[in-house]
Amino acid sequence: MTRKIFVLNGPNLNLLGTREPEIYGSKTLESISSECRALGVKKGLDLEFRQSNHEGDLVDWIQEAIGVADGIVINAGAYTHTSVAIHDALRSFDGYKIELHISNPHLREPFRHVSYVSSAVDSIVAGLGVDAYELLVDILADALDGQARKN
Ligand code: CA2
Repeated sequence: MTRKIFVLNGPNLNLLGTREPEIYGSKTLESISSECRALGVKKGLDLEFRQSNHEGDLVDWIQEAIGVADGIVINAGAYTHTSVAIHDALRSFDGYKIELHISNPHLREPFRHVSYVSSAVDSIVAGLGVDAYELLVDILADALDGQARKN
């Protein structure tokens, strides 16, 4: 059985690999997506990567995931620290949810220390760099297997 996972990326993450490599690494979102999708195939996961600079798109995609996807990985970018709308949408999605950050926001400016996403997800990953996207493929596959065994 193949499981569907939405990997949702918020504002400015389309710039990955082009600027601020000391914080965000040198891989593009496109290359991260290709590598993760290939890994996912081996693990029975169908990963769908999306990116938008618009809050409403992220809300729409979370709603679209309801009844369609088994899990969501979300790097909401700066909306992490501001968006009640994304928080509310995530709470409506019953599948497995992971908040991902490339950097560790707690080591950065105080305005990044608050997350409206954290209290609406199952797990949080931060500060592991862009490799976190790939690491999560294995972790998600195991987490979803564990859920299936419980049900
Ligand atoms: O560490 C993360 O993944 C963040 O979600 C990234 C957001 C930031 O607002 C959060 O506090 C933490 C910013 C994404 C900006 O991405 C860029 C990538 C390359 C070059 C410039 C920006």
